[in-house]
Amino acid sequence: MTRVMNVAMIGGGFMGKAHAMAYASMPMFFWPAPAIPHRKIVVDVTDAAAEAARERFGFEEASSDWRAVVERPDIDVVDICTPNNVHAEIAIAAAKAGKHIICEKPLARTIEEARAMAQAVREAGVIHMVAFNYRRTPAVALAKRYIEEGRVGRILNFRGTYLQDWSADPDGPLSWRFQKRIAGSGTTGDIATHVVDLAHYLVGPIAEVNSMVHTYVKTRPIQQGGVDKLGASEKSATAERGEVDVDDEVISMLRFENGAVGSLEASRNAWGRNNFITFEIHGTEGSIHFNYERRDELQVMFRNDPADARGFRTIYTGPAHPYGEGLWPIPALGIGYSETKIVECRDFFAAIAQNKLPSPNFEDGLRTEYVADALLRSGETGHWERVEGAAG
Ligand code: SOE
Repeated sequence: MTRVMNVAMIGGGFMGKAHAMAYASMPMFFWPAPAIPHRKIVVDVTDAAAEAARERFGFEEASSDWRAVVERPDIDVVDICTPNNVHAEIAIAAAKAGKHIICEKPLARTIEEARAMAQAVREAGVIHMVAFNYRRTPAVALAKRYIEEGRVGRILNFRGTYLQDWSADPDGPLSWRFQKRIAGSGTTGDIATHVVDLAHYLVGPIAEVNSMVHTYVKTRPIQQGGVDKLGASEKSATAERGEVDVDDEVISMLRFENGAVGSLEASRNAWGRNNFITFEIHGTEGSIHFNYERRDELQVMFRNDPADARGFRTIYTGPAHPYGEGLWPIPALGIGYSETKIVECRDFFAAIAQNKLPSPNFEDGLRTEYVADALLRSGETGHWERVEGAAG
């Protein structure tokens, strides 16, 4: 019999929706499943919000007291889907209570918090994961497979972007994502870290960065109501405005420990770009290009392709590719955000079943925080900055 594991999900917003869907559907895709995640209890800031999330996301119970919930002996997994300011506190309490933990990205607001979280899970011996889901897009995992098989040769260059436009409107509200005390940083922590995670996954550790960091919109209308609706929030040109103390854009050159070079660009103010996560990798034997807005596809060109067929060609991911055994039976039927979360959920529960740390875990999340910190430092000094702990 497949083991049933009780999940306590803290946070019933956008990420709660994505995780709840993954809990419900993971065993439908990946069977036999490593475990059946049981939606035991959902926590939100008020009893009413928690009850609404319970009803909507199919949990058995609701609560507004995460401290009591993480202590409960019947909880196996704590899932942190809150804004960044409470990640550390919840994760450390959950680790002390011996729970396995999946935490939304970025791991924390600061490297100090991330270090404390990594130490807590290490000492507790629990399984932990950071939800950088995009590396679980089949086309991205296929890129990784090609790299590991040596099909692109030695990597020379990585060019990564994450561009969105939901914060380009200066009258979009001052949600928690624009407040350092809650978010830690702006675009850097929120989305540049996704690119860093992909770079670490595909190329290896980043050693040094040289960046420019900009805040284009310095004040925003104070948010009415507690819910962050990203670009869909109501705009107001007349409401009282508050200060934005985080970054809107980061652009950086990168040096990797293995000698590869590269660049990263991330912005939430790029009109016309929605979830424009891209990378292009040039190696001594070929090139790979990925664009999340066309996520069923991987563009490849290998040096030994026939001379009369030179140029990028498109692979459509399907059963022959990573995660193909569980996803859809025909290439290009369509991979979505949910599928990345379902795969993430499968890999997390498989790690628990095998008692083997998955990746990215909190140590990987901490390394990403070191890069984020270096990006922000370099934005201030205008110089190359080393990533803490980097070799080479
Ligand atoms: C907003 O930029 C956001 O919701 C990020 O926080 C997520 O990590 C990303 O996947 C989608 O956009």
